[in-house]
Amino acid sequence: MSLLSILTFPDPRLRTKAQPVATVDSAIRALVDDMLETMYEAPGIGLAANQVNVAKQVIVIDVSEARNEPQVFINPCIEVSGPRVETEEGCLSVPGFYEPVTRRERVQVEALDQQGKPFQLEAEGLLSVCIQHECDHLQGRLFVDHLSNLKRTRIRSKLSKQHART
Ligand code: QAP
Ligand code: CO
Repeated sequence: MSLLSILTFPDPRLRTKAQPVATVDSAIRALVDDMLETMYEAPGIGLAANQVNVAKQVIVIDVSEARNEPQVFINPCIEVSGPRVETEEGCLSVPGFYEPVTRRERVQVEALDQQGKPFQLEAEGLLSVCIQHECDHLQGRLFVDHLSNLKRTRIRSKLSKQHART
């Protein structure tokens, strides 16, 4: 297991679209383990492979209080439904910024687990928001894309300046 470094907005590599995983082999399982370790260490509740510069459709999530319920989604397909709900979102690739984002309340997911076995899941609440946020990453989209141009520009300039200093 090893910690991976997380790309920070506005790194253009965060805009790369992730490709489907052809086979869930030992290399993919090792990637999942590294992503889980990286997410727990951060600490975060969700991480997409694009954020660690791997353009593959792999997501890890843990929204449990005790941080002991890892969920893995490989090649996820989602369908959203229900009313629109607003949640304060953050992102490991946009450190220090939290803003309300409007999404749909429910999500139905089809994906492969860490063993390559297909499964389905229906979610609402924080898990639903997190799945939608992470699936955005796989498409090269970030939560800041849901904000006003003014807010996004301010966040970009603050993070660019921080990056120039470090
Ligand atoms: C996505 O985000 C998410 O700014 C996961 O300084 C977040 O794990 C979905 C984090 C909220 C729904 C609601 C952010 C850690 C972690 C920061 C995260 C930071 C340190 C973000
Ligand atoms: Co994120």
